[in-house]
Amino acid sequence: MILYFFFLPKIAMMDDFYMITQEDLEDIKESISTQDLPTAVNTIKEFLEKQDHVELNVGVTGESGSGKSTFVNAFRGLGDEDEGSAQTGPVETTMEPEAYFHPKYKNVKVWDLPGIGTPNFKADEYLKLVEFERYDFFIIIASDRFRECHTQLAKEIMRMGKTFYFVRSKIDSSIDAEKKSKKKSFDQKKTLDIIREDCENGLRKIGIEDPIVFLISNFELGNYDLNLLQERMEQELPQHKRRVLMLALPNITLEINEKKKKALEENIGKVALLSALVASVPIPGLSVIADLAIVTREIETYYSTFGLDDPSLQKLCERSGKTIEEFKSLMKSPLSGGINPASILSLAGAASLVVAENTVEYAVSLVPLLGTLVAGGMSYMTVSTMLKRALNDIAEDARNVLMASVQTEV
Ligand SMILES: Nc1nc2c(ncn2[C@@H]2O[C@H](COP(=O)(O)OP(=O)(O)O)[C@@H](O)[C@H]2O)c(=O)[nH]1
Ligand SMILES: [Mg+2]
Repeated sequence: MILYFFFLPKIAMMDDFYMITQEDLEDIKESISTQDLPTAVNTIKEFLEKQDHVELNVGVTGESGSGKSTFVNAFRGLGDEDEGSAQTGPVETTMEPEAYFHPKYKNVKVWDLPGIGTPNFKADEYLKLVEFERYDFFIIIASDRFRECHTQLAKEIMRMGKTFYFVRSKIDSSIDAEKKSKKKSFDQKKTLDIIREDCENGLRKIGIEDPIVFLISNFELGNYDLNLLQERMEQELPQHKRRVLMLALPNITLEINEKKKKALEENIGKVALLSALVASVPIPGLSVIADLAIVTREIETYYSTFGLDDPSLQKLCERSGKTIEEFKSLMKSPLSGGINPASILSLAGAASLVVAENTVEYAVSLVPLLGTLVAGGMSYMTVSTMLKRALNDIAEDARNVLMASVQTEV
């Protein structure tokens, strides 16, 4: 036991230790001093799993035909034809709230709510019907002007202590129409400003002082205000929900790419600590297998979160008209050829070099690779350096793929 006490302060000197909250640390210390090692390992595993279970419920509402179902799909990174997508089209199909799971994060649910604005529409009854308590926030969509029913609903949502965001959808068609009618004097920025002001004025008229309207096209997600909406949602969510949101959003802008990277980075400290503790279990060989499993799982999460897994790339091909080979040629990470012990250990080769530059830490993680394979698991530093390197490479690959996917052929 004394050995493990030794171990913690050493880790505490390392850079990314602050990723583990003080509270987590106390719990981990407690479990190490009062429990046996396998139980302590479980405690850390539970921390990692607990955050995977944080739920996020988004309610998407608006008039029939405004683009709710299309938005529900887009939010989950799906096209309307994809498996598991909400049905869209000219006829309203949603009569009661329907939950759509995020394909990669099952704890994220986007709810397609019934249409508002029917002749007898009453916001309070509507919110009761859709069980408003369940949602972390609402998105109110209008495809034209904002009307009385939108603001009535907004007021009632506020009264219930919940948050909402106004979205004006179908901006692509508004722009197209304006282009056709104005021809030479068409000015995109001016057109957008006019639409925005019109919506904001509508909202002001009925008592919303500082309205913000996000202009969006469900068909051109990288354009217009989607990015601002994402930023706003992130800022206003409680801390523990931000991470799930950032991971779940489709990787459609460079800003999102960067935020996904940050959200993933926050886990590295815990994952490495977990693997270091596993390494202290005195069963030679076992811990390396455990480490590889831990690191593999984490790296697979990176690929899936950035949308670089094969099914996601396939979808991106369909949308961008590029081929999988074109995208793969942009992916430089040694892991892109396959996540296997050899490619993972190639990250560790670099890790031991990095570590060697710092003699104190080198002493902690001595005997990398071959020696470790026999003696026990990989050290905290090795695993954390490996994961950081993998994450940097994969985020960079994702950035390049993203930029290529929005380039249109001339
Ligand atoms: N041009 C354009 N059409 C859209 C957009 N969003 C949805 N639509 C179309 O509008 C119609 C109604 O969309 P849907 O999502 O079914 O609306 P809902 O009734 O509110 O669920 C469908 O034909 C969609 O393809 C958009 O941003 N731009
Ligand atoms: Mg619908």
